[in-house]
Amino acid sequence: MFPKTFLLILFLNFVSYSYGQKAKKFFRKDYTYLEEVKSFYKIHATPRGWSDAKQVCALEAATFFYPENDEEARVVLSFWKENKPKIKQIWIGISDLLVEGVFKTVDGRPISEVYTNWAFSEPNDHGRNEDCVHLNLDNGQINDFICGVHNYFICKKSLDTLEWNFNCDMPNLDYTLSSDIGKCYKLHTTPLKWNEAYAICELEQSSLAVINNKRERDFLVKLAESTPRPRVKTQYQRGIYHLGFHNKLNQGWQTVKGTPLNVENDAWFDNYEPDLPIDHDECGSMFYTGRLINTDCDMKSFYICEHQPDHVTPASITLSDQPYVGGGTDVL
Ligand code: MFU
Ligand code: CA
Ligand code: CA
Repeated sequence: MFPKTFLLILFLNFVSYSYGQKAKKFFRKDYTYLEEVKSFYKIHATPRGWSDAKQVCALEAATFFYPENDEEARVVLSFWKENKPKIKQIWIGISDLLVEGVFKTVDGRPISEVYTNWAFSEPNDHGRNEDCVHLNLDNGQINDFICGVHNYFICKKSLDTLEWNFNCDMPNLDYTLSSDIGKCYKLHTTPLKWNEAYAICELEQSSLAVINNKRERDFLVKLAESTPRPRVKTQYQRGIYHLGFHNKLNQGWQTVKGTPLNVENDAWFDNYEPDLPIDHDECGSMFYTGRLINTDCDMKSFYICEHQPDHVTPASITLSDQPYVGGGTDVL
């Protein structure tokens, strides 16, 4: 009996929080809510290939925009013209990448269910090389085109599908709050170069995690332990996680927040290995034991993003915190 009641309370909590968030009509600072179509939109003014555009929207906890119908096409086209009047076309989230000739939305719906305002004699798979759909912003017509071409695009979140990670005060549900530390974390298991990881965290309204004290280090070690580390001889799989510090500017080691990191004196960085060729290893990572290491910026590795929830006062740095004085024994 008790567990059921408990689950029900949890469920009601979740529903009411989601409901509360919907009433607020807030998704992310960088999205604009359009009441006519009850959805949030963001114009991406960095041109990208179609697949990258799709990934960017997913990381923003949104979807790659395509018009649901004529009404939405009209509203979004005029929103675009108010903001970026000079751009003539954008990618939309429709392609026949999976099966030639069968156009589907990024969420798997047939194009016939949504918006089919093809330009005259389109789609034509010109040069047998056109699998992605762009929208002509002047006339609202669509055309299949070469996926690799870089175009602007829009990401969308409908109010209907708005969910809320109330612990972390963000829409991304895969971030976990450490109430002890007062920050939310996500460990990414698609290995990336440090720069790429940095950019991905940014899209998730986060940044590469920074260890300020022993508690944070212990938490990240536990987080690393909870993810599989296959025994294959590539570096990332041997338990290296990119974190938010670097010496990329050759101004000494610093955190991504711009605070300095004193290699000699800072207790929590005392395991830094000075013998590694510093010119090429200017990115900061953590070994799975919690030891901080410098790594080759081009090495693909797991990485950890952190997000500071707005409503949580950072509890992480208190006087009782012991400085981190060592990372244990490492066996590579
Ligand atoms: C049309 C379009 C193609 C491309 C080409 C230049 O094909 O269908 O997508 O824009 O013109 C003849
Ligand atoms: Ca095609
Ligand atoms: Ca075409």
